Amino acid sequence: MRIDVITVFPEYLAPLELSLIGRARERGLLDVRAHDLRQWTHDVHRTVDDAPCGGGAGMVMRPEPWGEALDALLDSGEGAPRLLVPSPAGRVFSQDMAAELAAEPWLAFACGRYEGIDQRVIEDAAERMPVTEVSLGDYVLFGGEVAALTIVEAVTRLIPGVLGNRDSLLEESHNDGLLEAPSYTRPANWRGRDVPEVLMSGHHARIARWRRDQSLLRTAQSRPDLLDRAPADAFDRKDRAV
Ligand code: 6GU
Repeated sequence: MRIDVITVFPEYLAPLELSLIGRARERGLLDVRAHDLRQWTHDVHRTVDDAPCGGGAGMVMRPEPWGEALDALLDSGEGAPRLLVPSPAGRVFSQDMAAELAAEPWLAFACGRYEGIDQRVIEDAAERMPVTEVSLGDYVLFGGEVAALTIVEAVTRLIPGVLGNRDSLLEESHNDGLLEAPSYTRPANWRGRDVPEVLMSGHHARIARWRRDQSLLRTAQSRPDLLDRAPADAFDRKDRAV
């Protein structure tokens, strides 16, 4: 998968060199390119923002550098990327969206700062490529870079070959709409606390039932909204006894 990130702070993307994302890049599973938006400015001050039309606080990103940046992107490869525009006004990112994006051959992020990007950039881009405005949740960040990092990480781990053990994807939180059961490792007793006995029993059916119950309890406690949204057939008779 190819991923381009356009930003005024390409240094913000430095963590993409590290750990499993760095490994995926080395192995050729991922091709990440960060671009400094200011290379598409033409004035001595390399201006990317201006006051909002209609007044108000903060600054808005001017359309011209963005237009040129997206033109350059289209000229740099086959076809068009799917463009993601991080914004607190976007569609809320989820594991389902991560799975949808993991199937794309080419993603691009337009990371805005300040009060965002002139909306005409998004309208113009949408005539040439699929565009999705995407939010991490109901809070406000300084800019889209951290959102791009988050989305790249969530998507990369779903690319076939990036994770060794595919089962860990199936068993994790949010895969079946529930939170995952808590995990334990050795020692069996630590600071007077035992690992739950069932996990040491070697009884696979009992362990699976215990994990399912913990999943349901945890979800009810931390994220009751997830249970409300689950389809009725997501639960069987044994679940209902929890
Ligand atoms: Cl994607 N961008 C910004 N600036 N703030 C956010 C966000 C994105 N998601 C939540 N808050």
